[in-house]
Amino acid sequence: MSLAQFLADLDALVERAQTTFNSADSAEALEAARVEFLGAKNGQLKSAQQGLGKVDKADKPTAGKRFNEVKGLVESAFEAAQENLSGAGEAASEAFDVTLPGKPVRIGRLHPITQTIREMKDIMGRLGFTAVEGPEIEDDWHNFEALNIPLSHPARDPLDNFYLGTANSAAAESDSPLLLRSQTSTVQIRVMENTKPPVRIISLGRVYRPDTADATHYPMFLQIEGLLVDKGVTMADLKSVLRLFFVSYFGGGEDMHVRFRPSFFPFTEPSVEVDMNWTDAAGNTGWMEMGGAGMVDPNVLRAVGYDPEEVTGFAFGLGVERICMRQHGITDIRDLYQNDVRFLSQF
Ligand code: FA5
Repeated sequence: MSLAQFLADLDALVERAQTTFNSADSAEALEAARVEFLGAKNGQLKSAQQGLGKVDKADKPTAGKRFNEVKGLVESAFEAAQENLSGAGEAASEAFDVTLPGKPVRIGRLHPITQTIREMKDIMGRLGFTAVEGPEIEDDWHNFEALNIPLSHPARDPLDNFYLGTANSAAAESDSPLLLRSQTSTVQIRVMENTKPPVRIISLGRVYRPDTADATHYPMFLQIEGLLVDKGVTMADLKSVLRLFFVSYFGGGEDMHVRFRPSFFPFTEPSVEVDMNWTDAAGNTGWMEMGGAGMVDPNVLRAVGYDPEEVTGFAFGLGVERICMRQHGITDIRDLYQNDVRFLSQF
């Protein structure tokens, strides 16, 4: 084949390729055009390359150079057509109907328990109580001993606590086992050990008990602990603070009733159980225990190095879930822990 013929064929090929690529109006048409010109097996470019072998040896360098140029031109014509086509696609998808209603955005919200915790901290903060935290894994001293709960006390029963096993069974049976704290009263001890009176704190956190889950019990729940130690603190202060807390939290309407019922805790003397009126799932009304409270036992004050002749104090521990439940009319504590968005989105 003469050089002139070869070069003329190449020029014609470029023109055909450009026209074909430019007129492809869909991805499928463009792909067909690509196979026709750039296809590795039977593409027109491939055939032209084979024609190169028939050109005179002396003309091969010129013919080869031009072939490479043409190959580049065809490839860029394809790429340009491809870009045009996808640009047109974008433009088409951008042209949407602005008058259509938008997709609703689901806005998250705080879990009702989190809302309760924040509200409690807020109310008690205004009453001058500082929020502090304590560890959820506790030792025998803070969970029992310093709280005046002696070794023989049934509250230490393994059936009532989550003791932590250790690899060393001798350590597990030792006098100082570790456990998931069963009450936030542990924080009273931790604070008093490190602070001189006056003390005015609350502590909110998780506690653990092997209780069977029912409508008002859960094996993991939250307590809010309050502690005030100062000169001349009396039971009247305890009752006033708790009443003020309940009135602030629940709004103190006529339907709100609080009852202080004599009780016993090893770490308070005298002790009370704090009840509120309650309506259960069946619509029955009655009393529900919200927490325990009392005057800090002199033995506890002595255990942390305070002088019970000089200072007195009150403490309380309330169930956070029950307060949240009463506020919202929730009748089953398990609803709070099932993470069902249909339930949670109501609060
Ligand atoms: C205590 O835990 C005492 N530490 C409270 C206290 C603090 C007394 C300071 C005196 C001074 P009690 O075991 O009664 O007390 O628990 C307190 C509250 O926690 C209960 O009234 C209840 O509201 C809540 N509660 C107890 N067990 C569960 C449970 N399994 N699930 C949900 N809430 C619970």
